[in-house]
Amino acid sequence: MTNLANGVQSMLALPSASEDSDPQETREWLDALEGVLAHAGSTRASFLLRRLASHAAAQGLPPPGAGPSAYVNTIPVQAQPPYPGDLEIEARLGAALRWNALAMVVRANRAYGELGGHIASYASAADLFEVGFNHFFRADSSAEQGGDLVYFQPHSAPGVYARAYLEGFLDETHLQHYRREIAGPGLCSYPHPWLMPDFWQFPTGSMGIGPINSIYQARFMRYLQNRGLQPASSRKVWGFFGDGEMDEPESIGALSLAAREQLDNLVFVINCNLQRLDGPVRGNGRIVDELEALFAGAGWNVIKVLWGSDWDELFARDRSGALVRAFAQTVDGQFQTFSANDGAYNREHFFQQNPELAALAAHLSNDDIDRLRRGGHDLRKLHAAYARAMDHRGQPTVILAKTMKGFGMGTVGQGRMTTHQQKKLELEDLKAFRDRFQLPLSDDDVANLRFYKPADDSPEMRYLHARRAALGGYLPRRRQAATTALTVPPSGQWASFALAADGKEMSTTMAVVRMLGSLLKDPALGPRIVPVVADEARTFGMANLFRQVGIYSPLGQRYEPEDLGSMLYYRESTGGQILEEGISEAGAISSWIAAATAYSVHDLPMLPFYIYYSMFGFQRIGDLIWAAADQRPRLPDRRHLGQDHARRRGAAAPGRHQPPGRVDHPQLPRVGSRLCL
Ligand SMILES: Cc1ncc(C[n+]2csc(CCOP(=O)(O)OP(=O)(O)O)c2C)c(N)n1
Ligand SMILES: [Mg+2]
Repeated sequence: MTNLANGVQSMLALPSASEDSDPQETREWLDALEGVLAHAGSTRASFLLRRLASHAAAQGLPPPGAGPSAYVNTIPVQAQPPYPGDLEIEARLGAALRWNALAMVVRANRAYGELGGHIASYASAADLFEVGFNHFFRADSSAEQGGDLVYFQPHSAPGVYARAYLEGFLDETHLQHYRREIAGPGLCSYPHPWLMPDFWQFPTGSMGIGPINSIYQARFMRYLQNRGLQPASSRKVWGFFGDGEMDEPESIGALSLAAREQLDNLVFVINCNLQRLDGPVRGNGRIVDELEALFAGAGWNVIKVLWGSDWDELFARDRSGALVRAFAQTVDGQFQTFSANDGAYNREHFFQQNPELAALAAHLSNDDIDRLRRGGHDLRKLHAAYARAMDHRGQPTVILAKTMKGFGMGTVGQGRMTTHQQKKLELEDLKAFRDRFQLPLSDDDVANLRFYKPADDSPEMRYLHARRAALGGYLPRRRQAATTALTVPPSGQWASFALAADGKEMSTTMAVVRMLGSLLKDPALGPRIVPVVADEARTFGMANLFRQVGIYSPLGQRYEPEDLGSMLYYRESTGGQILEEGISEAGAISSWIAAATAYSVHDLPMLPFYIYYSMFGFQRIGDLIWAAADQRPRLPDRRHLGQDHARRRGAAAPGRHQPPGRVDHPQLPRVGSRLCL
């Protein structure tokens, strides 16, 4: 199969040879595209294809690619860039991270049987995270204005702690107190900025909140740039989410906004391990196909990473497309059974289903078959996908990475229905894990679940630090206070109507709107105000703000509004200040969260007001309000800045995470830890 045929097959449903009435003409088109790819690159080629598709649609042709594309990698092997890292060292580091994450959870559950925690999810996500940590996630000091923002899959937190342990930010005591953070220096189960305010930036524990919040975060980043409050930059928002998590309405409710606003600063990586908590995400279907259709339909750039490099040679020899046809007939429940079984089983039940497939695998031993990896466990394939996502312009990108839940956990975990809840491993299972990942641990180390950290001067540790240094530092890290403060003007300036009553009655809504209008005029605070509405501005008498401060639209206003001559005309503008979210209360509160935490995320205090119709809004957004509180929203004025400095002075030196004590905060209700199972 040629480079191009491979690529085209992965973009569209595989056309059969019998459909091709003029192979020579087909060849010319393909050659032309190959020429563009070779000389102008994939962005130009992708533009031409989209241009061609829209031209075809204008001629009345049906859209190409209806239905899922072939179940293969989007990026053909010939288009993969060389891997810029040391694969062997990264494998050894990955093994250490996997072990420490596992040891953390198993230790905790040996001591306290019902403590919980998760092993299998990070086992599937480890390589997805590590390619990012070693090659893509830029930390604060490396980017022009702040670093990349990463929303981590919540129950993969042990792996992020394991990395912070190797990096020296956490020590063994922290790891020993995983899920026991209240009494001492412990670690919370999920990313939680309230409980670990110097570490986690985004609370993603409740499924669906990460996806919607990350979209609005990327959008808010653009809003700040378009309004001139931050310089344009190449910062990215990365979101790592589960395939089961994509069932939440919040996960998918804002996909079209991301495409509409051309958020090419946003990359989703969906951990398609095909399982959720109780069982397969789509036992009788294929979640990758479904997500591909969903994201592509919403206007995203979709990159599938399904098969690892070991498969390349099989695809290259498969002239008749037998593999692609077999995949098309295999549903996820069956893929799960394949991953839970060994090479002999896979030979018998997958490769021996027809002579063509049997011949393809004839030279492979059962161990070779056992080692055939899914793409989400292949650093080279992931790197190629991330690099392409970084370069893509005009659309957000989703990477659908096929992984195995409980990867490497052997017969007790890998691909098992019960793997999500697996938190206790027997000695033999632990030894098998050590052997599988070639960890330099003695039987005694394994029996006692000792954490493993290579020596400081080992090639592994030097590599780990060098990679992070090249990317500007370590993450996640959370800024607790902005370096600049905003002064709130005296109340007489914006609420004189309340202080000196003029005898007229006023509804609370009118008072709020009048107050907002005055605050917006304050030269210092005004530009930092973010009015957020979910299609109810007129209801609340706020239409005058349309003209006063404008409605944000990255596209400006490409039409002449019908009411142009009026005082209150509907003014959309690139520099507009109002976030008019349409009828999406969940979207509106997500914008509010992004703005209210900008003091930490962007070192830029902002003051958002989300004005909504409680009768319709509240039920939808209760969980997001909780997440907002977990993320410590506020407007730091001089008073808070002082508090933060004082708190910082008392904080431990860098490299020693201290669990937060109870901090009195005048603006926030106290919230406890979310109970997540
Ligand atoms: C709103 C919400 N409901 C339920 C849960 C409990 N929960 C935690 S992980 C999980 C399964 C997640 O499956 P998936 O997204 O596929 O991630 P995986 O562990 O397979 O990588 C569930 C149901 C939750 N955290 N949030
Ligand atoms: Mg899953």
